[in-house]
Amino acid sequence: MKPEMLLIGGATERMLSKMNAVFQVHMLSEIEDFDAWASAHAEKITAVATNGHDGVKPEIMAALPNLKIISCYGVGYDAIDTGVCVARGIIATHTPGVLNADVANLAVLLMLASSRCLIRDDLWVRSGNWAKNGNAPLTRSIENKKVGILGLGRIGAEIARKLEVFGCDISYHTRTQKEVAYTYYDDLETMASDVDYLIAITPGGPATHKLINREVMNALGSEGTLINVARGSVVDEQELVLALQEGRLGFAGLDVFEHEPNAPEALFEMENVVLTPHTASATIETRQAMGDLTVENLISFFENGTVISPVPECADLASIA
Ligand code: A2R
Repeated sequence: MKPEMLLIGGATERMLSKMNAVFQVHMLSEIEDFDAWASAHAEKITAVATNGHDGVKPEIMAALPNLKIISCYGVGYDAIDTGVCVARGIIATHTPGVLNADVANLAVLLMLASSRCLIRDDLWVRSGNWAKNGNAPLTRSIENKKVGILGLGRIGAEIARKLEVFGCDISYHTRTQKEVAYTYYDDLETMASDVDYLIAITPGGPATHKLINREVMNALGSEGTLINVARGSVVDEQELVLALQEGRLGFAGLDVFEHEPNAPEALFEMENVVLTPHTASATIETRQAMGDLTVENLISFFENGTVISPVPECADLASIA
């Protein structure tokens, strides 16, 4: 008898074929009447696979009395209530590490694209503006600029390392100082006032909710650039739109938004903004590695009771492979 699992959100063909080999997979997207499905199947569901965006809604968690493991396809797990997991002895896992390089690459890409006006200049050529009106206006260099990183964990450290190549002067803000050579700020607003670029790369959730507020954006200033590859919730989005409209903040490169898949329409008209649809880890290579780790956590748990990458809150519950 295969263990039964619920799949929330999509999965790649590769993930599905691995999951189907080991589990009887129920797909939430194919369930029309959840209550009817739950009365027939919920007791048998011991595993859930989900992603960072969908997480597990409280009503779904509550409907699965024998749930033992939630495997999240993504490093951010703020859409999973880990307090409930710990109280119920459910192990949650995620996919840290394997996406560091590509998320860092997108942060650098957004910095370069916003500073070098990539979107404007691409249009300059395509629209015939170049031939009609001559050279595009000058842009700004990222070489030797001051960069403040909010969150210096696995990904933040990778961003810093990559920016060293551009000669950037790197500082960071976290709750605890790290053993690194970069300048530490214990106050985010002070760091924002000292840098040209502020890059957000913390987890989402209550601890980081709207950390980048009006004051921080004002401190970054009319020549400053905000890059967000963390979560939309880390930035006060209404204040961000106002700050850009009023010129109190100069530029923004944004991969994440408060109400995905919707982004504020006011941003669509702005030439000083570069937008991507939460694709920082969305390369074929990285998504394959994330998918493999998501499935390996599930298989390992059912084969020998261990997992590879529990979320920190559940580490005490988990035997680690
Ligand atoms: O504060 P610390 O010392 O725990 O440092 C962590 C920092 N961080 C914060 N910094 C300032 N204020 C906070 N309230 C706060 N909460 C956390 O964020 C640490 O340096 C960093 C998180 O690093 P990791 O746990 O290694 O996460 P990773 O793999 O870098 O991914 C970060 C996030 C994901 O959670 C997704 O939301 C996104 O990147 O893709």
